[in-house]
Amino acid sequence: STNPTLPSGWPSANGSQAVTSTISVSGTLDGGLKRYYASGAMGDGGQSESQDPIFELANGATLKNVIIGSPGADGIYCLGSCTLQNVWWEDVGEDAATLLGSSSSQVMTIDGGGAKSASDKVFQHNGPGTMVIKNFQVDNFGKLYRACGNCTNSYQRHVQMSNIVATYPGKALAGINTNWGDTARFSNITIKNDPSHKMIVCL
Ligand code: ADA
Ligand code: CA
Ligand code: CA
Ligand code: CA
Repeated sequence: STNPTLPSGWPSANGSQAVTSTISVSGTLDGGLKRYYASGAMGDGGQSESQDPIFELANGATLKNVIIGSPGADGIYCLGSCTLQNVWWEDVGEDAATLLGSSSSQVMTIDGGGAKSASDKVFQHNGPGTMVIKNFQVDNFGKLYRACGNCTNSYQRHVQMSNIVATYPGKALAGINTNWGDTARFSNITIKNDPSHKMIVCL
């Protein structure tokens, strides 16, 4: 069964665009459900940490109605507060999106959309602040969220997940550093295809 609180499933793409250098977004970019994928020297979507993001969002930016295709390179960066609305990753690259920035009050909101085939992390939280993930589906992944475990700072990081459908295989919904004061809150989480209860909610 599917969670009735989630919007409908995977969209079909409205055309495709090869991206050869990072697209900077300030204000709002509505992709109209176009598929964007990395090309050239951006990165192959494997686990190398030296890949470029396909989109980089300025503080206050919104990216919506976008499909990130394969290769996904290093996904999407947010340099401060930002919103990703109805963004879909067909084959997560090194990771899907990263919150950078330096303000403890910044909030990255992921509302709607989904991600598939993440060898390791989906959402990576390196700066301080809060990541809100809601109305989201994830399928075949390592961790849906990871608060950076080895960044040179020791920021407090917070995550709030609600209305999530996570389909096994998947290792964990969240990995946090309680020694740095990180917190994770969960509501209305549905885990599918995991009869042996192997998926961990928070580690
Ligand atoms: C790994 C790495 C971190 C950071 C992160 C990322 O987790 O250990 O230092 O680089 O990837 O931002 O992708
Ligand atoms: Ca990484
Ligand atoms: Ca992948
Ligand atoms: Ca990364």
